[in-house]
Amino acid sequence: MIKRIRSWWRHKDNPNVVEITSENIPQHVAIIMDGNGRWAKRLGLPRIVGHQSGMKAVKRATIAADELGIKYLTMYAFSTENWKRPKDEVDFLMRLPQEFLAIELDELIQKNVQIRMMGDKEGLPKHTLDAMEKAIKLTENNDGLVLNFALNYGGRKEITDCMSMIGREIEAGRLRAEEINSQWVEDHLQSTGLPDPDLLIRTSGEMRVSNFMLWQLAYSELWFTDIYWPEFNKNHLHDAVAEYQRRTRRYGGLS
Ligand code: V07
Repeated sequence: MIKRIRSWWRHKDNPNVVEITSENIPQHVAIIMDGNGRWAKRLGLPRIVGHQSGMKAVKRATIAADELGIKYLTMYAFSTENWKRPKDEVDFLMRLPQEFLAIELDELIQKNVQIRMMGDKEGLPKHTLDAMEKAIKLTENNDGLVLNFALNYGGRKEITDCMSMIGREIEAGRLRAEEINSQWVEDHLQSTGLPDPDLLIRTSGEMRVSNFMLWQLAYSELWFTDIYWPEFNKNHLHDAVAEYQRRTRRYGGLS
């Protein structure tokens, strides 16, 4: 039985109604939330205002994803490269997790959302980590949408750490080279327990993966939009999912 979800309220830029079937909803959607600083600059505002507005878009995307029946939503909030930004901006960004959680955690709990994190905990300020760990703990038994934040995350670092674990296991005599396969690698990545993303969304016109989930994106559909992240709303997610449903996924094979 195909149930059609019609996205009937459309943004002025894109008045077309899109149809989405509930049969082929991507299970895992990952998002590179780009363009917060550029959005602010265009309006003559400081970059941090862009980050603040970007945080509101995180909420909108989470609700919209949950309504569509998406099971896993991964948001790239802070990369291992973002430490190169001015200290004031980094300090501001590191306050956003607790600010977001102070505003949204109650509602997320009500909606049965499970919060997770991917990335290196070492290096994060204690106040950031404490807020996140509290939210992770409070929601660990929820079985609704998994909202996974990539914070202080880098794809090459994740793979390198995995290789280093392999080396240590072998040195300790607990692992033999023949036992290393893609399953072993998956079990030792930071995304362990999550399926690979079916769909990657990147906003703001850049068409790059930028060190995000390098292993996990091997077969994902990629969807790019010129809009800046703070402008992202439900209709953009519907457009991305509708496009995803139009593509045939072949995993390198035929049919
Ligand atoms: C951040 C807002 C979204 C655009 C991208 C950069 C700025 C939400 C979080 C967050 C993280 C963990 C958590 C709850 C919320 C966040 C950072 C930046 C560092 F448990 N938005 N957001 N974290 N931005």
